[in-house]
Amino acid sequence: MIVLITGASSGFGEAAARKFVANGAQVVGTGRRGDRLEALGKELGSAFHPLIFDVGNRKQVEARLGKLPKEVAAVDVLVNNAGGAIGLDPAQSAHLDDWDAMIDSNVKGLVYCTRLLLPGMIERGRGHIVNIGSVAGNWPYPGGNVYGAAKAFVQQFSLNLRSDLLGTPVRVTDIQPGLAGGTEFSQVRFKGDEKRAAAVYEGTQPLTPEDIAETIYWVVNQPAHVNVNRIELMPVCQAFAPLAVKRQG
Ligand code: NDP
Ligand code: 8X3
Repeated sequence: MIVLITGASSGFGEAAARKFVANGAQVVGTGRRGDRLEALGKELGSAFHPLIFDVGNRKQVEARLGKLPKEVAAVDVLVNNAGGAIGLDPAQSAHLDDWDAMIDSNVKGLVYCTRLLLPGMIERGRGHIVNIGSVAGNWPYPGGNVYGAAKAFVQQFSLNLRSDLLGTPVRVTDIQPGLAGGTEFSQVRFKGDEKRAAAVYEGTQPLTPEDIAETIYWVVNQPAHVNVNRIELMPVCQAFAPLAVKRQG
């Protein structure tokens, strides 16, 4: 099995790369940070193939995915994982650069990779697109504005892909994790503010990258006639807030 995982230089993607390689797959792991991918390659050996590009840069995506090394060109599973949140500011004061970056990675990157790898999957008669969405796409929260909207896009795009792919054997799954630690998600969201990032997980037992890797591995290894459309998972310590009401006075 050949698995291409975007965002394998950290967090969920890195854990998923370990999981698939440990179970005999060839993994193409992508990211912008070549040094991180190289280190992972040293650990995982020849079954891991690093590929450096920015998923939000269409020219780079086309160049890299259009010319995959022959031994890993027939991708069976695409895990669209690269992405994340940048900032937690309310919409009225958020930075447009942050919004651009979130749309570029979570939305544009995901559609570019999908569009480029789908025809080969259809031609070969097998394939699975696993998109990493988020609870943020289902449940609004203050400051979630564009990040949540981007993940809502991921959900609807995943469902619409299923419509287009009806009649082909290609499967599509949207995995929607809640609070998950052990990744760089909050360091990135808070732009390197380690204290603020750490506070997000204080006193909690969040999901782990390995939990998400297990989930990805499980959906991919269901019998070929089974399509898991979407999975939303949270740590037990997380649930839903009441609807907000602004009272006078
Ligand atoms: P990390 O920050 O640890 O990992 C993000 C990965 O995405 C890195 O490998 C990073 O690589 C890559 N990436 C980000 N932007 C780009 C880009 N423009 N081009 C190429 N690669 C990029 O976070 P997580 O592992 O937590 O997040 C993985 C996914 O899971 C994201 O889509 C995130 O939104 C989602 N998610 C995370 C949750 C959490 O609580 N942690 C919960 C729900 C969903 P590099 O920097 O090297 O480019
Ligand atoms: C990451 C989970 O709740 O921080 O997608 O948005 S959350």
